[in-house]
Amino acid sequence: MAIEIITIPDLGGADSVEVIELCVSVGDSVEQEESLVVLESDKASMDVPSPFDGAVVKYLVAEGDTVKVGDAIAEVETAASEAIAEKTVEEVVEEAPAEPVPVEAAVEAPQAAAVSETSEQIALVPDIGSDDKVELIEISVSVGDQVEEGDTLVVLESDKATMDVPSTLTGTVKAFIAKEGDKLATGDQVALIEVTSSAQAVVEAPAPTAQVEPAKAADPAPAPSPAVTAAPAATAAVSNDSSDVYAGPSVRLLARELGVDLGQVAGTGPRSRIQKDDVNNFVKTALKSGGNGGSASASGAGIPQVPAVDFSQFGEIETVKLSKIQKITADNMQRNWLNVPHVTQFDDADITELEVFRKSLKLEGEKKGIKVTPVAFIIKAAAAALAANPEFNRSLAGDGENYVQKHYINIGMAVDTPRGLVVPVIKDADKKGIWEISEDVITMATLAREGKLKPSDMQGGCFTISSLGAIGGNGFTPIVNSPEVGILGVSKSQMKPVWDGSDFQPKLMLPLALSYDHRVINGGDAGRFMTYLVKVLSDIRHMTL
Ligand code: CAO
Repeated sequence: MAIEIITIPDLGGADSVEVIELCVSVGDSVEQEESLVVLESDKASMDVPSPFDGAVVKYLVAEGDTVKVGDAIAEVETAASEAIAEKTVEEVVEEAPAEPVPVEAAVEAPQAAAVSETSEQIALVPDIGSDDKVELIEISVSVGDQVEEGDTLVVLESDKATMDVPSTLTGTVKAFIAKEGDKLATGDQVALIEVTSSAQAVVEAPAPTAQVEPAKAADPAPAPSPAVTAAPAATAAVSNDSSDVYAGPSVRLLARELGVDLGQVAGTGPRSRIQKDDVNNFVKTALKSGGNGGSASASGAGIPQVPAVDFSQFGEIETVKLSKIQKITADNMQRNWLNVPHVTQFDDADITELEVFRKSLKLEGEKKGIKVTPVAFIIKAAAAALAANPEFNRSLAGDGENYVQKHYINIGMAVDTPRGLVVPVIKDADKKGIWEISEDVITMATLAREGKLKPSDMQGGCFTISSLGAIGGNGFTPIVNSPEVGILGVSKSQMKPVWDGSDFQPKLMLPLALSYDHRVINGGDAGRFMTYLVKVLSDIRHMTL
């Protein structure tokens, strides 16, 4: 008794065909010439008969699989196998039924790494240091390929590690007995190799070699062999060094052929393993963007792209074109987020008195046709804080050697419009009073919402205010509008009990978040700026000083 591997015979020119039927149940006996599987190409269907009497031990394909010449179909146990095992593949082919298509190979494959008397040998899973089965996640060469000793045949993966199974033989891969997704243990059959020269008589592969991966898992669970490294953590790690990424040999080969740095590619496979499709998609994106990053919203400016998801599989969707402003905003946000080392500092300003004063202006404002909101006071206070803390009124010079100190104070104001976010600039805010600033706020916000701002209305800002006060929230971390170096996020004011030394007093507190470019601004500078700003807002008489 022995196990024979039945492979896909010559398909008469068809490259690959679909398995449409498994004809015998596992465990059932099969007679010579009885069909094992039925294959179907786009032109015809064909039966693959068993070349001998026996019993089906295991199917190595499933209905719906696409197979090609040489792929292993089934393991069949046969009493007659001893005789067959002594034959070469060619002899078996010659003796197989003429029509339908003959089965190509049936070679004895004893578990103990047997060598047939022909030149075909079976590569087995080497000692993986545990009794557990591990998954075959990648077949690294194709049937018909020449392999040399040391070339990786397949890649196995356990919960903790991946391992390449190298060939100990030099020859031609005639068939893969195992397929992707199979769970294999030490000694299981991997591939049938027609040996042209062999360094050793025994076909068992050596201990697997380690798959180089980006990071050792936190859990140092025993690896299958000392040479095997731990699998990466679940999140994708992106490395600039291609030798330090989680990818199989065939993916590495493809990347080498295409000149792709695997360190730049995000893996979408299990535990972020890089797949061939990831490499191909990376190249497609690079080509679309001219190879230099292109639109940040599309390419990620050189960082790995978030994999595309077909959301329609989860429910009804519609795809809506981004407005021009939304695209520009996406690019700017990503540029600033990637370029600027951000720090955000928080504080609350007591604006109880400011609000009393602001409300007292209501009647006069109605007469003037100007509504004064807290934003006008915040712009004025920010202008005063910039004057007192000129570090915030700088920009890094493009040469990286200098900074530019500005001696004018223009404050940008983020405006939420149906077409997207725009930032008109209130010029010379330090020189204007609350009425004038309020008028500017209304004019700019109206022009912005009507899409009538001129480019010059949005240029020359020194510092930006992003107010979500009318909308709500306790706080948020705004992104610096580079080359400016600071931005103030304003949230909704709330009455809060504030301790005055002997009692809690109800105070209207305004939450502020100051994000700054830490290349230009130190924490101390930011602390002073924020303290000054809070002081001015808490006591607006300081604005006049
Ligand atoms: N706390 C509590 N209430 C506030 C407030 C605050 N911090 N700021 C404004 N309000 C109130 C005002 O008192 C006013 O209420 P009343 O009408 O009762 O007096 C109302 O909110 C006015 O809101 P507004 O939005 O019309 O006017 P504004 O001057 O406060 O703001 C503007 C103008 C253009 C800044 C604002 O309309 C806007 O577009 N904000 C969104 C900015 C944005 O999108 N930032 C995010 C950018 S990053 O993604």
